[in-house]
Amino acid sequence: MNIRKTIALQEATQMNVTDAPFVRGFIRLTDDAFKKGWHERNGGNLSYRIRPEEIETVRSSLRDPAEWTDIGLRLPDLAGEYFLVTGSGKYMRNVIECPADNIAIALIDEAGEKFSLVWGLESGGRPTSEFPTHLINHAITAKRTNGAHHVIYHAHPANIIALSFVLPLTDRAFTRELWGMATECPVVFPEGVGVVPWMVPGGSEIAKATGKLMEQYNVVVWAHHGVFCSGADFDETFGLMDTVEKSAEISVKVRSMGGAHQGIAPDELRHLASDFNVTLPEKFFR
Ligand code: 2HA
Ligand code: ZN
Repeated sequence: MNIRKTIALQEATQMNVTDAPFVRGFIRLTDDAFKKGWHERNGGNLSYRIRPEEIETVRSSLRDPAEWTDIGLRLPDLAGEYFLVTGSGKYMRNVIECPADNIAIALIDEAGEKFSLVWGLESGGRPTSEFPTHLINHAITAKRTNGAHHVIYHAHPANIIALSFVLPLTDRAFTRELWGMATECPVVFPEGVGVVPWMVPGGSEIAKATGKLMEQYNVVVWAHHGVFCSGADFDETFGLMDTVEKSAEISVKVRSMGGAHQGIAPDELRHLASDFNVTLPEKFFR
């Protein structure tokens, strides 16, 4: 193909960032999630690991990386990757109104230690304060799923937070409670859920604690704060958060009615797992 034709083809495939399907999917999640009541004020944040072929479709809208900011972690597996991420202090509900002011595309440097904004946050700002946790979770879940996972999502759903005031803050207690409150749960998150005790949010310490649990789980509860979820796409990740919160809501209702009088027995959970071809770790039954 001659050079003129190549350039014409590149130009033809370029689109506005906000028209790109991955950006539209991102925006849809932020809007749905706000309407769920999970994002008071600037609560919660979202990030997406952009595929090389997706970033090419918006290449002509990106600025050259100018300033570089320390991540506070060394994540060489993410070198050269692009992420779409919500802005620090930005409100989830405003993303749909003005994406370019509320979200950004960040490029990770070749050492995996710094990032630079190449699109968005046009009125100024930086990525979410939880960017270190998002990035470490991306690095870990991408490795664990052979690159399948692209979405990390943090929300503040009230019922799961409420449970963190009454359940023991252990992976086992939360996993068994959530599995036991809705039959779909063991099928949707058979690996269980992890729990991080209360910690100061927004830095590399809570990022490392969360990352360690993401080596096993797609769901990590932050006690008295919220939840982190990982998934392959926006539907799966939002659906996972929704399933966890729905189960937590049932638990809160059951406890508010005086507590359960019956439930799903361990052997029934094992039977479900075998019929649905999932493995439930025995550590949660001991
Ligand atoms: O973005 O949710 O954890 C605000 C938060 C911090
Ligand atoms: Zn939060």
